Amino acid sequence: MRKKNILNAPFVAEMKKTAANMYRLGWDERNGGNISYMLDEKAVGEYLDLKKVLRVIPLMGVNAANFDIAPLIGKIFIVTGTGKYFKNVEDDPAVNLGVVRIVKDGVELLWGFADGGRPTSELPTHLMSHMARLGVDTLNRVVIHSHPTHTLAMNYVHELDEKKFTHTLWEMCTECIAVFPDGVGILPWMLCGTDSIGKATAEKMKEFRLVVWAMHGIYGAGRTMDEAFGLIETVEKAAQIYMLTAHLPRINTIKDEQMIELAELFKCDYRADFLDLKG
Ligand code: 2HA
Ligand code: ZN
Repeated sequence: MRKKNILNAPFVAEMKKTAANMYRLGWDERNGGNISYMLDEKAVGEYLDLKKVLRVIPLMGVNAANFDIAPLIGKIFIVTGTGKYFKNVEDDPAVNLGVVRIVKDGVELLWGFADGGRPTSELPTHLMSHMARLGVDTLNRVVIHSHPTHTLAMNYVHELDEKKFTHTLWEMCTECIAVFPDGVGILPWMLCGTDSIGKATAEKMKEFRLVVWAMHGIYGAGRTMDEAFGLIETVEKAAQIYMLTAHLPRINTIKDEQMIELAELFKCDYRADFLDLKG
């Protein structure tokens, strides 16, 4: 059967739109940030001959063979490329994106990276995060890494304690507790692009859909692009309000009882242990 044009595929459109939004929001300067999106093999098969492998690419990252990829073998992802700019994804998806299938020691390129490019250097972290999230939620599909401005700024002036950091974010917008009731995990500053940060991120991902990399950025995971993007967007909004107000006298705040009321109304399974800062 004749294949459809992949440039018209909904999953390519989602990648283009998300990268463009993130760039315009100022979260992904230069080559900052990366996205991976696990695709349905049948959907990809409408656009690509799945038997046609363009190149085999070893996993990027330091000591990248040092983790067990077995649960993802055969899975297909669309990913952003290493050194590629989010700014350019929309105009040239075939160079800046790739569709890859996971094999034992790397990935098979099925489409994209047309200039000889490779997947993001954070691919090991993304894959380990996918495995961790799939262990919690079999419907998880998307992992996004980004450098949102106010979230990063907040890293420099707020204690990097998961309970205190989450609580502050929950205080900044009424609906924060309903959007990320599971809170925000935090890793200390670590060298990026390595298996160590990948393993540490994945450990956090068993508990949180959001993981802050101190003084670097944030990871968000979800069932859809909207969910992963919306989580990061909501943290960033809350962090912006924090940064606009942290140096001013605080006259009003959202109280724990009010957060509980909202979480109960929306029937959210929230981290009750992240409330009550005095306790
Ligand atoms: O790929 O954001 O953490 C660029 C990055 C690395
Ligand atoms: Zn980064």
